[in-house]
Amino acid sequence: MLDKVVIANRGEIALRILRACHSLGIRTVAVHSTVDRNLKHVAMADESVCIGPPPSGQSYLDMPAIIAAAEVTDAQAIHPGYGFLSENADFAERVEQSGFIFIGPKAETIRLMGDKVEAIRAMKDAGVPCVPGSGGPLGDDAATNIKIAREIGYPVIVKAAGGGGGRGMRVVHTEAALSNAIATTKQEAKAAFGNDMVYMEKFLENPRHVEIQVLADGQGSAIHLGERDCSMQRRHQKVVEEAPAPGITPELRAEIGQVCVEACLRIGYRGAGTFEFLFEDGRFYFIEMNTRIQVEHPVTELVTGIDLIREQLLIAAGEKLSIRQEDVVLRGHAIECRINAEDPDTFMPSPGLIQHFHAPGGPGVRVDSHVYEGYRVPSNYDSMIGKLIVHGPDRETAICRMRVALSEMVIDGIKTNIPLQARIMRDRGFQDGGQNIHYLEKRLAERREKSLTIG
Ligand code: MV4
Repeated sequence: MLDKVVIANRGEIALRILRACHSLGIRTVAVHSTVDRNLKHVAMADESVCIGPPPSGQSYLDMPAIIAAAEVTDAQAIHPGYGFLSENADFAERVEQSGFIFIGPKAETIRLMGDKVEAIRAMKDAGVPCVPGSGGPLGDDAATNIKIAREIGYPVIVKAAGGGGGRGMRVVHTEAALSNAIATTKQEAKAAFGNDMVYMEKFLENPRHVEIQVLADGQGSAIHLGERDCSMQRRHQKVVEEAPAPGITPELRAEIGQVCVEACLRIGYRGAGTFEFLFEDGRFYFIEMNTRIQVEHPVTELVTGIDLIREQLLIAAGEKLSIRQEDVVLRGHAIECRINAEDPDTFMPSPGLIQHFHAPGGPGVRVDSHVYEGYRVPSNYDSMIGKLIVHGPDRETAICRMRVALSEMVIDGIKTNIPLQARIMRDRGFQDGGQNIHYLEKRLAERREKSLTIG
């Protein structure tokens, strides 16, 4: 087993990783910026190292500083969490070249999935259903691109190969708009990712975002842990996630899950991973693979009873998967509400001092948060300050538990999106389940309209 792990992250996920390490008897090293010395996991870690000033470029993204922290503390492995360096292939490579274990896939796998054109190619070859598209990068010949778009059928979407997560894409409705859209997306991609490669897909108008969680040991075994529905989002930021996804039958789940498992084995995947799909008219279309642990992993943990961070640590330690596919049984329903330090109406960040904090509780209620009374939310990082996750025997019960939990939760001194989450839990469309990726933004736009006409 590993004996000491550097946690190269902050906030709730750093605390989550620390708990998983301590449960396995692994000692922990917290690395933190100067403004983060009061983080809860820093106090709980066996050791801590200040790695730089508040801007993440000079701390949580400083590869030499993090690797040096592993060296001076004589740690064996580095857990990157999510965001920051978690999907940086160069970091994974440098960690391993320095003699440490990167808790995640091989650098080459991260690099493959970071190039969306190559990722789609690899998945298509492995039998994963993809969105009809160019099947490769677009060239400079306008006539050829027009032909590709005609074959796909409008509307199409032009995406940057170096993008992902909603960055660097443009929807095109007509042939007249195509060439400009490609040129503009290329320019933006060049500026944002240093890579102007773009590709084209059929634009799906009303899909849901459904993703499959996998675990693979890189030694010939892989399993899937079912799906999550992450369609409740605003500006590519997920707001509510749930598992299982409403309306996915056990047969459909087993089928797409098995496809993902076979793809993992084919590419030699190692660690926890997520296959992102658009789901429309009963069919799955692969768009991207995430090679990290994700924010919303707890809903999968609650319905499967599997501790995903523990599994990441065991895989990194070189153990074979101890869970077989037939051991994975979904029980009940789980919902996660992200809790952000932001204005619930304008979405403006609201950093500051937390004057009162009360966590909700009761059966099936989990709080993944690092905040406490007297903690100051810094303005330097993203506004998510925790996650409220509930589990129940069925979706209706889970929603009821979430309503009560949200009403119990007190975070005073800063604004939070708890009132927004409470409204979502009482929204008829949400209660119906199975809404598409545009639903929340439409409801928010309607609400703004109303407040303008009346107010
Ligand atoms: C799409 C799409 C429709 N058709 N691709 C946005 C984030 C990135 N991961 C992929 N995205 C999309 N790709 C095709 N062919 C619509 C989106 C999309 C979206 C996807 C998932 C969750 C929220 C979204 C919000 C807007 C657009």
